[in-house]
Amino acid sequence: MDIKKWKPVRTFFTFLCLILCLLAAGCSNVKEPGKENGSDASGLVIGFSQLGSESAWRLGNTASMENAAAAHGINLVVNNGMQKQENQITAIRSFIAYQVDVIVFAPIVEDGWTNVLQEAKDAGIPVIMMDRVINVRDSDLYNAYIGPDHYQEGVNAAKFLIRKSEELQNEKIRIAEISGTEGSSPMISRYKGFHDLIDNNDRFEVLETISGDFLRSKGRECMESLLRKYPDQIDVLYSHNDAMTLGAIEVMEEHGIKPGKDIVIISVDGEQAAIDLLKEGKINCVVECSPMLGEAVMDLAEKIVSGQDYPRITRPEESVFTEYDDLSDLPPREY
Ligand code: GYE
Repeated sequence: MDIKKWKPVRTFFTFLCLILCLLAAGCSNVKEPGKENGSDASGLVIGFSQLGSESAWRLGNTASMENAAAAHGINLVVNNGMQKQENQITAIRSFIAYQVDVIVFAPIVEDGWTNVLQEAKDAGIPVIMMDRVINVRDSDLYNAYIGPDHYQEGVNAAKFLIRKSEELQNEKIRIAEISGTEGSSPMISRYKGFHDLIDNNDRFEVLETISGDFLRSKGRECMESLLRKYPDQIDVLYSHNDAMTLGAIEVMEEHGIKPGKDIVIISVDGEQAAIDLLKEGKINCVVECSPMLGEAVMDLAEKIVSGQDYPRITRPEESVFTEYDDLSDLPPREY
């Protein structure tokens, strides 16, 4: 058979097998290419291992991937890891078995990826790491990374606190920190970026750092526990994501505490609900972390597959929204 004719046939069968197999394995959102936006199918098959659906940020990120894939005519096979690394590893192995063109994954934690990435490399399948980063000695185990600078987000949170502290009268400023998933890169880097700026200043005291796993329900539990342990002592809450912040604010209000006034609140992500609370004065600062990475991922995948040069690291543009800014012109958020 003519090789040019064979390629689309092979792509079709690969995609068909992948759909059947991944549907059996619990994958969802298998989209037929070229059916949306009237786009032409590029025939590219991308296996996407998403880590879960724990926050509005994550849902926005999945939607951004799906929309961009549809616009590019790319077959995107999404597997939801449901917050478990072993599910992500299983999904990546099935993507390798079915020889997708590119694997994209958002690693839930930093460690434990070396073997499965070596398998992808041995199979000659390019890997794009998205959102979070991993900790492997051999950085050749992935081709490129697209995602925000989580260390800088921690620095941005601390910079706001330093500015805000100038108008606070307290001799000591006591901080409660609700952190993200243990062992995840945004948790580690948002912690480090923040602490690198404030730990050498005696005026700041972090009472406790407690993990809320990036979940609203756990943000509630953490705030309950913090208020029990440190009644009337918390001046500032630094929360590693908006979902946990929203849970913590509910608890404060149930205790008659005025969020944003009695306790200064610094959050990360920038989802619509948090921006609304910032405008209401219940949050003082929201450090933006953009989940809208889909378009950049699809561009990169096409470049890698067609043998063009591509950047090793791509960062989205991000900003910081604070109570000092005029937010009246801020367009509605997409997440
Ligand atoms: O901040 C949080 C999500 O990895 C940067 O994960 C992402 C984080 C984001 O659950 O809301």
